[in-house]
Amino acid sequence: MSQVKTLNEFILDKQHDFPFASGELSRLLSDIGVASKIINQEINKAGLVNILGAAGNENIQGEEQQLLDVFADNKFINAFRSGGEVCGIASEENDDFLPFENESSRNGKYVVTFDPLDGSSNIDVNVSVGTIFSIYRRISTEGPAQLEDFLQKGTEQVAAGYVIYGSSTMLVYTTGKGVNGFTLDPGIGEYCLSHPNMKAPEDGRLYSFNEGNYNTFSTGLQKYCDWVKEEDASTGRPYSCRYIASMVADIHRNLIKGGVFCYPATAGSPNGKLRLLYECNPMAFIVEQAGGIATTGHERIMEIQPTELHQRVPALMGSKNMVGKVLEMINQYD
Ligand code: AHM
Ligand code: MG
Repeated sequence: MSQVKTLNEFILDKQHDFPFASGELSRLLSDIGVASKIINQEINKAGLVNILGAAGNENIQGEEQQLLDVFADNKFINAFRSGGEVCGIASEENDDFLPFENESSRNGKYVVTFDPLDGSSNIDVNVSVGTIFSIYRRISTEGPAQLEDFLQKGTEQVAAGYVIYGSSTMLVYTTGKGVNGFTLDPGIGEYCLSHPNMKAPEDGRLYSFNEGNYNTFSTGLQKYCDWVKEEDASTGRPYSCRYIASMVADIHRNLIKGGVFCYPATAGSPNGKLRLLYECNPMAFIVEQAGGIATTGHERIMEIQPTELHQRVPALMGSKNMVGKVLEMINQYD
């Protein structure tokens, strides 16, 4: 039988590569693993217990919050607040960032930005959802986190990752040295290394766009959507459309099979729908570390200087050559 490596063993091994590291990042990553297991259990029970349905509040984006969003948000906040490594967080579900005042955390080295439950409209219909997170080293020197700690470019991420609550639950993360994926073994309650050194295929045949918005896409994107449907043996077209409306699941699948994901600017959302700090930067870090490309269509996502916490940007990411083809169309027609 092959040797199983758990997430914690893997994190510890990696820490040994840096003998002078304090172990705080390792502890933080492992806290995220624990919180995600609690959320996973709750999601699995979603159809059974009276936790389904809207919480009756709207978040700052004007979207209805689901009870599980709130549950997941609280679990992560509590894990970060009590861990001692983090001096504050910003989450998609909260209007403002949350500085930690408690003695054990106020001087923590890191801040975390996260989307506790992305794609949560899928919960009611038993379709995959995800958690997305980014970790940054604080800029302020001491005390609870300040706004400047969160408004950092994606290139400053120390680590990022996602959890996908799907037909199995996986945690995938990077610290800038490649991407590794761990599958939760429900029998032993541990994440086990299942996808070491994940690499996105350079080509693929899957495109993930919400084509219902076709009429409001730019000409370049419309041309791409037309191009993928043409018959051509040399490029394997027509391509297949795969769109779950759960960014984590769409990008995770494309990373494994090869594909391109896009949430562009539309008439209704002139900057796109997805948030730079909670969704685009962390997923961009993963995609780039797996060998793919992550861009707005005009600039590299991770080089954008954020100006506000809930900033949205258009997102185009995935297999290198497929993103390259979309960019070619954008450059030619837009
Ligand atoms: P959420 O953060 O409110 O859950 O929304 C984000 C999700 C993404 O996971 C997904 O890519 C996108 O919304 C789908 O949006 P649409 O239904 O407009 O295609
Ligand atoms: Mg989201």
